[in-house]
Amino acid sequence: MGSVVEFHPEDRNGRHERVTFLTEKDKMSSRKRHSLLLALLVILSFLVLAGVAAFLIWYFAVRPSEVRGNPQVGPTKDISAPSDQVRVYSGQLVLDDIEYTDSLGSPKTQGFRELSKNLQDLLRDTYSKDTVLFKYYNTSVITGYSEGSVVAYHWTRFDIPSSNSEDLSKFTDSRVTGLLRRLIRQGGVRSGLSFTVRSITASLTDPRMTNTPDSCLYTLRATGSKQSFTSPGYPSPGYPNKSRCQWQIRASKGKAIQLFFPDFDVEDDCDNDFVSIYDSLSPEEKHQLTQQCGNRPPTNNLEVVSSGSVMLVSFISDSSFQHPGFSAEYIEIPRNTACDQVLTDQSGNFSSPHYPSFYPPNLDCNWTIKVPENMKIRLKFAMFRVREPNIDISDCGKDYVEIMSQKYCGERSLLAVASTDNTMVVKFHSDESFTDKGFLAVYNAYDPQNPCPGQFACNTGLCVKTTLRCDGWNDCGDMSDEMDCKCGEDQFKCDNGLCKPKYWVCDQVNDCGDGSDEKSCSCGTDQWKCESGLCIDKNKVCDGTQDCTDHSDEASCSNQGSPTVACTEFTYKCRNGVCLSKSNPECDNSPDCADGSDEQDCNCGKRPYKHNRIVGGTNADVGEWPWQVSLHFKTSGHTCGASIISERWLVSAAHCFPTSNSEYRNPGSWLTYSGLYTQLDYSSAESRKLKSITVHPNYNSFTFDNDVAVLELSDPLEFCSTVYPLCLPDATHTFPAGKSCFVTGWGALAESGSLANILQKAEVKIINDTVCDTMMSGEVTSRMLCSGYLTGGVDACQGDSGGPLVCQESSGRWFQSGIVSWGDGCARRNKPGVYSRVTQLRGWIKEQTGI
Ligand SMILES: *[C@@H]1O[C@H](CO)[C@@H](O)[C@H](O)[C@H]1NC(C)=O
Ligand SMILES: *[C@@H]1O[C@H](CO)[C@@H](O)[C@H](O)[C@H]1NC(C)=O
Ligand SMILES: *[C@@H]1O[C@H](CO)[C@@H](O)[C@H](O)[C@H]1NC(C)=O
Ligand SMILES: *[C@@H]1O[C@H](CO)[C@@H](O)[C@H](O)[C@H]1NC(C)=O
Ligand SMILES: *[C@@H]1O[C@H](CO)[C@@H](O)[C@H](O)[C@H]1NC(C)=O
Ligand SMILES: [Ca+2]
Repeated sequence: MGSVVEFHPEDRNGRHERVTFLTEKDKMSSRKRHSLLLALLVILSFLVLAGVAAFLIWYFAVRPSEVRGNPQVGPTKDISAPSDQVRVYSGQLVLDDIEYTDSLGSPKTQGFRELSKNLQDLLRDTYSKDTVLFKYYNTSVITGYSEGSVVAYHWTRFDIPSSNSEDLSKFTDSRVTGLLRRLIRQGGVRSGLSFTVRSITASLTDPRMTNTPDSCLYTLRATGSKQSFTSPGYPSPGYPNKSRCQWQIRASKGKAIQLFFPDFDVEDDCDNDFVSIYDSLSPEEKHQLTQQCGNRPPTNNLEVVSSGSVMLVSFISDSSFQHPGFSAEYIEIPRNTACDQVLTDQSGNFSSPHYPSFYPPNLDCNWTIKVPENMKIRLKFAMFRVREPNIDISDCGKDYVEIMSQKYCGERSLLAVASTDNTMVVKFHSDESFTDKGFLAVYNAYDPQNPCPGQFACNTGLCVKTTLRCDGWNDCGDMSDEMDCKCGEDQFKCDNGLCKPKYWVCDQVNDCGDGSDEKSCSCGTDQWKCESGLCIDKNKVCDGTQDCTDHSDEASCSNQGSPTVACTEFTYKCRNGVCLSKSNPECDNSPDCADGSDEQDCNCGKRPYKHNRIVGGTNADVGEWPWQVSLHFKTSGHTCGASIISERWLVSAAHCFPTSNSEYRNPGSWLTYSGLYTQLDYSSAESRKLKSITVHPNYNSFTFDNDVAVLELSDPLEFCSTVYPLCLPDATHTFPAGKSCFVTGWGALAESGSLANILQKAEVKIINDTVCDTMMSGEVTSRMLCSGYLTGGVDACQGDSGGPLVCQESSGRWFQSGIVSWGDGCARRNKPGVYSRVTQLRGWIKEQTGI
């Protein structure tokens, strides 16, 4: 393998992996939604009869509501009576003059109850000193204790009726902590008690986290052997509506806890259902390790480590879309204290503690690399993810890696650093909240006189193959391989001197960086550019008439008088015969046809597993492309790819079934594997025989025109996390030039020519038809579509024959835009790959399969 180069996620046209914790913005928008709901329900409640009110109260009781008038507060969702707002403060009390006894670890004991009663009264007394707040006081609860110094974990709840909502703004963190500090100033003693309070903390907390020792709050004791627990109802029938459960885990003094989730399947929207894990026994955001939701593939299990001997797991669900939930295993491990290391080998690697588990919070590590005097060091991160919510990655104010006075954080896919002499110190800091997967760093010593024998030396210290120099891709990470180049024949010379593959010209993406590759194809200043490239008068945009052949001038117009237009071959036609001006309206999660037909048959194109974008490289992840099929011919093994369009039908290329040998068109010669990950293990794949093979009647084996076939399976597939259909686009669907898509397959690896065992993926971009036809010497018909590699350094060929080219639409669904057909997809990165254009063949596929 050559150097696998990934892009910084920000580089990819600004698309980001979905961050799995709530950002402040997410929270706000969810509050906005909830406030709408609230408003609606308030109006309703005036209209309905008393009997119905009971239903509403139930409904309010389970729907989180918004927090008005205090936008800076943390996660606050309401579980209270209809019109009330709730404020909950949780935190820790550190106690002196008291010994920890085992009874404090168990809420059912007399000792636990007595001390808790005293502390709850103490909190109540303290809050009573503020008459404004105390007016709304509901209750104070102690949820548990931990040892060392005895720490009690508490929360207090206030209910503010909507008639007093102006008082909500009086609930500020400083007012509450100021009040509680009074308790300490008074010596922390209360008459008749045998302990003193040394310190107290409290912060605003999600009201859904208010468990009491008898409301789904479990107390677990970690030991040196693995123990487990699961979410309620796991795995079947799945977790109940509005679950609110917590698990307190304690380990021995001086130890830490490792928590591993063998299975994790929670609704894919963290606003609704989620698991939060804390490095504390109270759900305070400042000790939160992570918040997660979604269905995680087995290749990306969640594992977190505490900094001390306690951990809290909180599970919250709403009232829709229940999933299996999770199973978790916990074990006591030695605490990470000394992670400093001196490395003197000439090459090696090191990683953040517990990698690839999440690193623990509250940790500092130093790695000192020392190589012989006359050598220097280059360090490359094979993985780098030190991400926290709401952190400015330019100043790295929380967790970071520091090398030669430069701090790094966030998510980086190409990070390499070279030393100035023979030593390098790498520091790692994690603060008290939010941890992540961390990093894996690989280093080696090199001779500064001859840094890259036989290869090109980047300024970053990396070595890249000489063939990657001047190929239009940033393989070094700092562009040093693309400087001072003489452009090749199939390259375009940008005004700034860079050379780019010619097929990136006029694709509406600024590949040069200075716009020069898009300059000669842009429209005049009074003109507007259709997605097809045509220029029209600006005033013809959104005028109700289609002027672009692809109707892009009438798509996405706001305040459209009428979303329907006269039907043409470029307009989407609803089942009732009405045509829409919107482009690509099918399965975009918004009903556009009056008869709803655009959103019917949309169980397609979504990956059941949630995938992490940074799982880069060219190996696919398990379940990443659940519609990919491997076609095996007789005893020859993998021969072609195909895609799943329904339980019974696959789409592939006609040229996989040549007439040269009648056996190729015999369904009995083939076996299909769906849900296959590696060609070395068929055990978890669904294998099906073929019932029929139908090749397009106008397939031309010389020009590869109409290169499509549909295959009927003898038995239906069972859809699951790794077997799922993609969406077929409507004939009018547009995939504009410049759009980034993926091609997948077990096709030959460029270097060896042998097949890949693990499914490969490559990110490609759709190429301008005119540009492609020119590059391919006029052999591209209207039933073909071209794409070229987006990233450099890719070692896999562009999929394999019959396999799908898929593009993700903004709805999150994947649509098949092409079928791998022909072209020099291998090795020569400046040549495009050619695909059958699915939109042009859509009618025929529908005729044959009914899909
Ligand atoms: C606290 O809230 C609960 C539930 O809303 C209610 O039943 C109870 O009466 C309240 N207690 C006080 C002291 O306000
Ligand atoms: C959960 O709530 C949904 C609607 O909110 C309802 O359809 C479903 O029956 C509920 N499930 C259970 C187990 O109560
Ligand atoms: C890290 O080093 C170990 C030996 O110390 C080696 O087995 C392993 O392959 C290395 N990993 C990487 C990613 O280089
Ligand atoms: C790491 O090294 C720096 C000096 O380079 C030192 O100040 C610091 O204390 C070290 N940290 C640890 C945890 O050893
Ligand atoms: C495709 O390229 C041609 C010529 O290079 C240009 O005129 C046309 O506008 C481009 N099409 C698009 C969609 O940009
Ligand atoms: Ca952190």
